[in-house]
Amino acid sequence: MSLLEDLQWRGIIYQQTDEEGIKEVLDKEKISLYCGVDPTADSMHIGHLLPFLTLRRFQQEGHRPIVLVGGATGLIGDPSGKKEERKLQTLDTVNYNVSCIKNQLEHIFNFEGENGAIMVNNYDWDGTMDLVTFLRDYGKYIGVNYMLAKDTVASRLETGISFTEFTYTILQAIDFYHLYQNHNCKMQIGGSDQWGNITTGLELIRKMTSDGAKAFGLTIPLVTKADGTKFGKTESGAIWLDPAKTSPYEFYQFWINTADADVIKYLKYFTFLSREEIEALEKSVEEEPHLRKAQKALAEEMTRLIHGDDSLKQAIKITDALFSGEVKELSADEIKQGFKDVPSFDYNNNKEIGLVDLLVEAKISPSKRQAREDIQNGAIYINGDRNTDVQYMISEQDRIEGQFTIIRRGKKKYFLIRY
Ligand code: 629
Repeated sequence: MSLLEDLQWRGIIYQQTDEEGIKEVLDKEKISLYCGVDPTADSMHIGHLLPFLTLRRFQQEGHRPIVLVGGATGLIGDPSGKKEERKLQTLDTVNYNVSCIKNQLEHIFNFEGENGAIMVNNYDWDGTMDLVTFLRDYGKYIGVNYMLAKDTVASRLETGISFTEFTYTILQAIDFYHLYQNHNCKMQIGGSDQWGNITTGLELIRKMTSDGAKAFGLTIPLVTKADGTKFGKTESGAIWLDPAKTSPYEFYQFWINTADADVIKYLKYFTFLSREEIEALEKSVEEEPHLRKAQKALAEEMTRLIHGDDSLKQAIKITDALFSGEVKELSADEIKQGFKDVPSFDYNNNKEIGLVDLLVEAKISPSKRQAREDIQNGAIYINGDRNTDVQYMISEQDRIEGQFTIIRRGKKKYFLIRY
């Protein structure tokens, strides 16, 4: 199966500027192609992943990925898909975000070898260009009528759009032209919201080169969920790639909670599993959905890809411990990840405390009477072990790494005591 056939099978292709032309060029040569991201935050989230993972599929087939971080465009703000004008970020924030995002991208691509990835920052050319050059050398080629017709701009004419954001598409076009000239970059890929910016780039390349320039654009569908809610968001917000914002355990949990109706699509989009492997998992979803083999495979592949093998093992360990109740073997770090959303109580005291008193103070049981009853009924577990002693004193030895005691009431209700 050719790369394009594979992408087609995975459902990764949304629009192509010249389907025949793209097929022809990919059949006969290895190309350089790029995808960009703006440093709007200090981390990417899973909504950014698909275009970059697609770039990686190209790299696996011998093409060279160029990864662009928008140190300049991030200072302007892409109006694509945005209903409102953005707030400008400071130079310091953007610079900091650039370094964070570069670091993340460095982990997704291989920068070595014949078709090693290249990382660029458009601040290096856009950021140093003087106004007269911008207007004379580039602005002259892009008609205002052409720009007004773009979805991004047209949809904002009612609510308003600043000249700053209006101009954004020209900057991205200059990037494409710059990479075309300096790196022989023949294609830009991006999410479907980037179609307008990508085609402006092609327009600029066509007008500025006389050599019958052939460059292409390809967009990737918006990731959707069968139930109509937004992909990549949970109650606690976005799913970030930065483990300090979304722990590898939460990341793993996000994927493992994928609905049956979505899981095969996501395996195709996001993982590098083969067609045979994915088709086997598809069968499993149909015939034995309760085993959740496809979800497990998705969660494993994604967590390994973004956080590495050790973090994956940890995420599985935490998941298993929470499921079985065997939480004793968890490290303090694992407890932090696994019990982030669990009610907690800070016990800032070095003294021992009676279990009954603790249950009441930490609001685990509503009254002393209820607390005693809970203990006698065998509903209370300390660090995974049932404790039926109403006289029990919680002491140093009940603290995991001196930091936590995990209390469980009943089958599933966890509480965390922090010291
Ligand atoms: C200069 C800047 C370029 C090429 C691209 C860019 C960034 C682009 C953009 N992209 C989105 C972002 O940064 O704004 N103008 O958040 C985001 N992208 C990934 C996908 C996207 C897109 O990074 O393309 O569609 C989300 O899936 O919104 O020369």
